[in-house]
Amino acid sequence: MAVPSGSSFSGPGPKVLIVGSGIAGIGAAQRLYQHGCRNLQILEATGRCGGRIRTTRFAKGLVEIGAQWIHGPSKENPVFQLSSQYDLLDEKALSEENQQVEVGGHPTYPFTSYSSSGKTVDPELVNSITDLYGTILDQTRDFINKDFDYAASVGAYIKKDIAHHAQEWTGDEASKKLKMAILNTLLKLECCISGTHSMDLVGLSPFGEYKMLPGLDCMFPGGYESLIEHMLKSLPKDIVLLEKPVKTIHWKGCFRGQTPQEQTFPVQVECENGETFTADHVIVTVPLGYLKEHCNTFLHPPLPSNKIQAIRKMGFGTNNKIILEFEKPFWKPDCHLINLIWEDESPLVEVRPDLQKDWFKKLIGFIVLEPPEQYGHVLCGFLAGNESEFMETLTDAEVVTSLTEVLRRFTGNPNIPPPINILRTKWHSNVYTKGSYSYVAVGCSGEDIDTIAEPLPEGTAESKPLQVLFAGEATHRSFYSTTHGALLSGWREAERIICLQDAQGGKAHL
Ligand code: 6YU
Repeated sequence: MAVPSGSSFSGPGPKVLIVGSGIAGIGAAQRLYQHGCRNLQILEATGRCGGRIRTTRFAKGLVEIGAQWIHGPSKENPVFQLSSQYDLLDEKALSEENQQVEVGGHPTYPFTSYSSSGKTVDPELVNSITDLYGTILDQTRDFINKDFDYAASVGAYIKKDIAHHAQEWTGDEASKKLKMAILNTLLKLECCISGTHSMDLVGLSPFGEYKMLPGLDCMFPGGYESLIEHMLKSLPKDIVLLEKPVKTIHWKGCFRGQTPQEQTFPVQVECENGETFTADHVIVTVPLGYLKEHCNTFLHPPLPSNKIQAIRKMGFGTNNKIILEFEKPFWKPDCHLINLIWEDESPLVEVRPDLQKDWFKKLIGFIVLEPPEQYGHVLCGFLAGNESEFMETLTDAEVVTSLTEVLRRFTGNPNIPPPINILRTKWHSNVYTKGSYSYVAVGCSGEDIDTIAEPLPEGTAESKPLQVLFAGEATHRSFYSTTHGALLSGWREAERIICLQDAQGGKAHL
């Protein structure tokens, strides 16, 4: 959403600059403002607020370009809490019953599964294989307090266990093959959930640190961005300066303020257009994908080497959506999810995909956006990894042609007309995001997340502490990759500044 430009930098107390106007940045600003901080400004690179929370009109209704659901909408989830306060959720989402549902991060919807030979796959078979997969996946979360193995991956563990279970399978070769193909689709889904190319890239030992909250995932009837709009309403209109991409944060300095009366400041933020802003504290909330690309130059003096290493090691992958509108539905009214099962695929057989030829094989299928009266006849597909990044380079027409062929082939109906409208997300090409969200990669631990989150200068000996602070989803050890993790991280860094001010002489300073 667009916000008029101007400057709200005024008043006594420490000057705080926030880089990035996603939910972490706006959350930090809200917390500081509520605490009396009036010397506050957010610098946003793009022409809108919200970052990876972005809603747009499509077909008959609203669709989400970024975050889709509140994961675990229940009391402990601050996004749920805030959205309830703002009255943004429907009755079902708010009900006690909904808040108590335990889905372990994998909500299930009534589905239809199609195979690549154009047949409907028996839902009982899909359910039994999904249960088996769920049991294996649960075990991957049990490694937190065991001997830390930096080389082990979630993917390797799952595959080993699948091979073990497969030995006990009875039945003919064709049915065993189909079970493997279903498991492969479930692994592709896991790649979308974790935002990674392959589960072989996701570290096993830290995997269980990600915390799942109770509650059946819910959406925002007025779009996820309605939350951002409400948060911004509680702040001065001119708090966000749009189209101010920050190039370098100069810290450990002694910079003159904009007016002769002003004291000197330890930090100066330099934008890409040469404009500068001085501050006592800067909260950086840029995505990990952006930090990875700019970690050598984003700070001057440069980031300490342990932080650079942690930024490089942590995973940040791509999960994109392909949203299609059809004139008429070809799916049944009780179908909420369409699974695509490629019969010749197996998690135990490694293939190097030919991206040009096979990119669409990574698509897990489509969720049906409902009800049709609200959305029109709209399907939303998910696609992660290298194939997803390749898809971003194609034209709409190329994607429509490939997906129409896929749908005709899988449903066995050669007459399905092409979609009348398409909308694709391109998170990897977005220069201020460079992907979708973070994961703890092989070779990383939760400590790397804490290292990224640690403020600068390190330690407490400096006379001017908390010059550069770090928030954003990738800095939350147990809720990384989510909107609630991002919001909590923004609050955490705002609290750090508030505590420092309180320690230095009370609230009057803010
Ligand atoms: C969730 C969900 N969800 C789908 C897709 C995506 C994400 N997420 P921001 O990027 O928002 O803000 C930073 C700002 O900084 C931004 O505005 C930039 O323009 C700006 N900036 C950058 N560089 C700058 C510079 N130099 N100068 C100035 N400004 C600069 N989360 O809760 N539910 O359904 C989904 C989904 C396609 C892309 C999601 C979901 C992730 C969230 O969107 C994301 O975490 C937050 O919005 C980030 O906010 P922020 O403020 O930190 O950054 C076991 C286990 C596995 C763990 N994974 C579990 C799965 C959870 C993820 N779920 C994903 C599913 C979907 C569909």
